[in-house]
Amino acid sequence: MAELELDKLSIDPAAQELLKKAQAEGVETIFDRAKTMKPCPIGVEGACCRICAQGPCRVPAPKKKPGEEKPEEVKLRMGLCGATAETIVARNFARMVASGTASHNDHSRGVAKLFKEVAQGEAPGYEIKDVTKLRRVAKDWDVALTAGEGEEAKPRPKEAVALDLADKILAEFGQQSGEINYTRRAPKKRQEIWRKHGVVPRGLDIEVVELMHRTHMGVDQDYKNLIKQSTRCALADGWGGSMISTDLQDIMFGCPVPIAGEINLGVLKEDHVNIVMHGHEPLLPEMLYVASQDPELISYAQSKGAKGIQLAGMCCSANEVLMRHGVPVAGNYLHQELAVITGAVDALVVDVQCEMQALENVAKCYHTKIITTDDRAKMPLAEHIPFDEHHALDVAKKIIREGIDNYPNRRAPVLIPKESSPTVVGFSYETIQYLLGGSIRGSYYTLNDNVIGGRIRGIAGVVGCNNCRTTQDSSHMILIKELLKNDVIVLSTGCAAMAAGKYGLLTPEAASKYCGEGLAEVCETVGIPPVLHMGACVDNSRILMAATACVKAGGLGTDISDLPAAGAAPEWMSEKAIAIGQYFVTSGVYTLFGVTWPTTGSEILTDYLFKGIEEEYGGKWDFVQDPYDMAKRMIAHIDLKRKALGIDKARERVLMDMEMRRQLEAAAGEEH
Ligand code: MSK
Repeated sequence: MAELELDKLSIDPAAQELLKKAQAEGVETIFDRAKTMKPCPIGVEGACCRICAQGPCRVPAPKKKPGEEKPEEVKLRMGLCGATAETIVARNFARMVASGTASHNDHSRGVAKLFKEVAQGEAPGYEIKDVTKLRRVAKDWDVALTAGEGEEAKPRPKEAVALDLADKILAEFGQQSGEINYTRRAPKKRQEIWRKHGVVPRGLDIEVVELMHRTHMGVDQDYKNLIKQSTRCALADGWGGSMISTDLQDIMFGCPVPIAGEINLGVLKEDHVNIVMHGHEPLLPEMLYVASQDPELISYAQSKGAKGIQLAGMCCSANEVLMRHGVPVAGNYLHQELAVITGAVDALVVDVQCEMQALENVAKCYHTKIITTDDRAKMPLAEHIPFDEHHALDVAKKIIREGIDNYPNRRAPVLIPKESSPTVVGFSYETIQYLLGGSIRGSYYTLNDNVIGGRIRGIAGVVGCNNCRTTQDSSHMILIKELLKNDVIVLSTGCAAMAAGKYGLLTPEAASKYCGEGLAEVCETVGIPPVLHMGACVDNSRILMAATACVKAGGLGTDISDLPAAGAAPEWMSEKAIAIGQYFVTSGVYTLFGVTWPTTGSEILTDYLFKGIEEEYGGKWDFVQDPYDMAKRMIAHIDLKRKALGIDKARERVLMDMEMRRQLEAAAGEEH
């Protein structure tokens, strides 16, 4: 095995410690493979076409010769069929959007189906927890909340409302024409922009299917037209499937409110049965949470010599149960193999998305049982215990029992790093409204007021994955700290939010340590962390709602693109991230990605995504690897928007006031 430079792989001491252990025990991880297997230089540009059997055709971008400012374009680059580099790269980009959207929307379909069964009383153990949210969401779907006329009108039972809501939502998956419902939630101006460009999604499935059709050999060969359908598809994710998942999960499992938690591998316990839930869907983890508290199972664990059962999360399944129950988190994406390497994980239970098949191989070297639970996501060497919503608690208990049975089989030396950080999470869109908007106004008015007054310079979304091609968590941390220092409040989801948690940024105390004076003052007054953990990847829809609420509260323009805001995924890696980025860009947000950019094979297409698209949607993509530069560009954009809104002067005043205050304090200090 190749020698690894640990500090280049991860800034997390827990990860470094376990990578050392893996090396000593001869266990190969993604970090080893990243060293020996370099990315395909043509694929990385999006310039490889393998959609028919005449290829793969490769159309790499011309390279600069030494001393040349720009490479000379020798001839029109095209595949055997004549598909240009623009078409090929756009198709590859579009397929990423289609796959990302399909992932979120298929998750959403599962949630909606469960929701219907809950409404029908056919999913024992699940319930409608948040009736207030049910009623609010039902209203958005034009579901009647009362029965009878006039004074006779009576509130309908929650189950009846939920059933009608479920039917309306499920119908939207197969809807063939018209407009999906939640685009109506966006600011009016945004809706008009989408209508003008013909990108309002008709249904949730149709946009994915049509996009896949259009990327088939010999169909859509106009790169802008491919990007147009990519937009329609991505909007069906952010303002469709993802938003539906968030809403229905909140209704069934509870809308998150601030709650304490712990993050990092140190949450595992040597003397407990450790069960890690990994993936994206909260349906089974909700029941695992219940089952883990079952006194019978706890005494069963004790009968095997353990002190109890420690449940922990990984990736976005973790975010879901952390936000709602404070279940500790073992780590983000690049921690999955490392959790097994501790030698202390008795069962690693996976559902869908972001699970590496390498888990099977790593698990062979330890005693960990990998248990797949979703019929859509199996692994050949793993044990499969299918989730069944009709007997969800039984399934959960069976899984926990398997973990307990495996506890006596631990064989490798156990090493659990000590690192784990306290966090405060659970900042749903509604909670932020309550905390920053106040219950009287019931809007984001106070947040806007702070932005207008300059205490908060702007709003940033920092989201997305880990990527083994860059140092784990490093870009997340540098970017977030730079933003906070400059009074930019950060909304976060996914692995980025977990990274923030690992290094102490999800606590109210972080405000005085990392923020500029203005932002620190706001966070301290309200008692919130400067990085607001808003949930899992599907909960990026909460950020869309928060942005919309800012527009609606007034004073910051009439559209999302007017806001002093920007978004970033500095360590992205999944196709879902591209779908998310595309719906943010076309919702009006300047969106920056790090690590690598998948359209460099076509300068024309890249130019369109980085510049031209802004004329149409008011948002645009950008790619920058250096997180300091990324922060600078985000802040410059925020300042540009402040200027356009005429609130740049307010900020200058605020800063001057602070400077004056500092000088006064210094002078006062000298006097004493
Ligand atoms: S889990 S999609 S690695 S954020 Fe949502 Fe993390 Fe990215 Fe998976």
